[in-house]
Amino acid sequence: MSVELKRRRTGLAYNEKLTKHFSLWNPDFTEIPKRIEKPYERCQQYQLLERCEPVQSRNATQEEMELLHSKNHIKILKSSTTMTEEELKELSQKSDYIYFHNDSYGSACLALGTSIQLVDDIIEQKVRNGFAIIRPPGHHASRDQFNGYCYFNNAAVAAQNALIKHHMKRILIVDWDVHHGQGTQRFFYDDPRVLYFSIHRYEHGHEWPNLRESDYDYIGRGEGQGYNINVPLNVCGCTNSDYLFIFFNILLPIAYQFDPELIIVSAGFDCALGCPEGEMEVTPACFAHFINLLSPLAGGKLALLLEGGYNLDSLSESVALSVKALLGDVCPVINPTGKPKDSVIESVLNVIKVLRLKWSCLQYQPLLNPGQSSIKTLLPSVSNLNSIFQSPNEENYPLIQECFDTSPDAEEKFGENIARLNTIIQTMKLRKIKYKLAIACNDSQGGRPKHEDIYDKLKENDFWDPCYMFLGGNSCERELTNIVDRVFKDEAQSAITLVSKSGEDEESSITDINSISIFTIIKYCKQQYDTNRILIVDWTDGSSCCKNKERFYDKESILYISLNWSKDVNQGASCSCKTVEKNGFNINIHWKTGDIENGDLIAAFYQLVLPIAYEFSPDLVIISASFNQVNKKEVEYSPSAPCYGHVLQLLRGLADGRLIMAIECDSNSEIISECVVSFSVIQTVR
Ligand code: X5A
Ligand code: ZN
Repeated sequence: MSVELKRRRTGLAYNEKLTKHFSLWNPDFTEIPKRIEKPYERCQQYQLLERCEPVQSRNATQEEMELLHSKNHIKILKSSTTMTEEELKELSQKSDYIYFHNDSYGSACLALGTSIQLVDDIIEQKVRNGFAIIRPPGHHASRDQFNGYCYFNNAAVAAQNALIKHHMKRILIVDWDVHHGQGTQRFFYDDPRVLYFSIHRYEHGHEWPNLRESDYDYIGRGEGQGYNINVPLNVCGCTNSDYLFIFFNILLPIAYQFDPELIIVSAGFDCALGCPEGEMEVTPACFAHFINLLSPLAGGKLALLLEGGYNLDSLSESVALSVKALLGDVCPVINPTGKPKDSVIESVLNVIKVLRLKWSCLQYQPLLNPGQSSIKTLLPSVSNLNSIFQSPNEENYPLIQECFDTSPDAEEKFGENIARLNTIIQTMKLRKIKYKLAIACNDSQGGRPKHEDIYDKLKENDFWDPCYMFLGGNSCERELTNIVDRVFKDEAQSAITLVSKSGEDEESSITDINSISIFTIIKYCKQQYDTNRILIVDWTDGSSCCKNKERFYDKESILYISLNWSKDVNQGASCSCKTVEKNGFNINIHWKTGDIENGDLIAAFYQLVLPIAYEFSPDLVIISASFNQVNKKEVEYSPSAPCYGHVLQLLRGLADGRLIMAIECDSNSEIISECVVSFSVIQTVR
């Protein structure tokens, strides 16, 4: 598990010339120039342009186009540059949902070159991550087919270029456009170097592009088997809860096991609330969460390429919030998640069923033998396997194709969604914060690791600017209340305090100083800031769960999750804390010292901590941490410091980023520093 220890900016690509291509004869065609103008404008309104590094937009070279497209395909597109309107109309009817315009080639070429440039800049570490606001989109285009508003496959060619030119070995393509990127799937179907992951509206084949190959059982072929993952959505109206459920149960486990060197997102926002083509209900803020969850992977090398998205308001808001997330801004709060739809659970179980042999991270559920029990309801059966790609058999398509459902039912639902979207956009509260991380500093107290060690490490890596160091005050309590103030007064997104063991306290019968600190923080938050729900994640060692149980047990406003080490796992089992108690507001996971690796810690997060935390939806997250297990000679395995950086980053999606970490002082300051610099929120430049 690695992290990129250098601060870099977020790249943003845009070029007005990309607006030249449009449908000459169908004013209702949804793929229009405003689709990039409006999101760019929204980024401007959020003052994101000045914070991003402009990425050079450029035309793709012939050689680049030929990486994945046939010479003939390129020739046809090029020839449309000089066609008459009649000729354009005729050519358009040869492809499904495609129009040609004299500027189609120019725009497609520029969109492709710009995508390649952004991905190149990320790989060459000129920028950390980035967004290309481009059109026409790409993921439906295959070697020889124009399809579904797409001409060249921007994401696929950029990935192929990364394989060839940069010798990348593992690239993850996440395609959250509401349509299946069959073009991308086909290019890498046999290739284990590119893992294609798509979530798309399928409706058992009734949604465009109506392909058998978009179902969950198309998992790749030969060497590439297991490296193509389709999550078909068989109902409309899928929400944040459904999408996050898919992230937690399939995408994140596999992404962590695959360990990509680069992530390309086919970022379509037609799954967003209010898009008439998708009829899904992902809210704009949720895309920031998707990005936050992916951002610790691949050393932060994350390239978003715009695909679909046909409601200009939800598209613009979603793009702007995505760019903010790439910049390391906190994720806007989303509603507490709930139970995913039965149909989505079924799809997820189907995906797990066909992939669990390949991906051991999916093997956390026991599999019963057929006939043994209700196995059929647990894992739905594979429908007829069909390994042949089905291509459209039409020869000609009507000149004017309807882009979306205009039935009265769809219209009504659409109206409701628009109303909800408008409320969301108008009432969105965005935390504007000067510093990313506050670090309390009060060296007058004895027994604490030297803050200087941490500052040095931060400075060494050029991470000092986004941090904010302050004098905590002359008592332990003062320091804690002070740090709460920094976070709630929006001076810093998150904060770290080093907790002294020698601090004198009234409740001296309790040796666990960290829980006393947490108690102080909680009391002050309730008193001063009226916090309703607090999540505590405790990974200090020893069985502090028993002590904390008494403190937090009865309070439903406090969700306490401990991931505690015990020297002897039996001690854990016999300690008075059962695994889950008091309506689930107290969750204890006992781990045996030396038995846990990075993968285990991460798995505990996506399987347990994150889903529960997103449902609980806290106003504040407190992390009680010690790093005594890391790099200890007697301990055979333990999560690494960067791994703790990852889980911190995952938690940062909660509570508007209000994260307070209290670190036990007897931890090695070297390791504390390493964890802090691994916290990727500080790794992008503001
Ligand atoms: C890129 C994209 C959608 C085509 C839909 C045709 N294409 N009904 O979203
Ligand atoms: Zn789409």
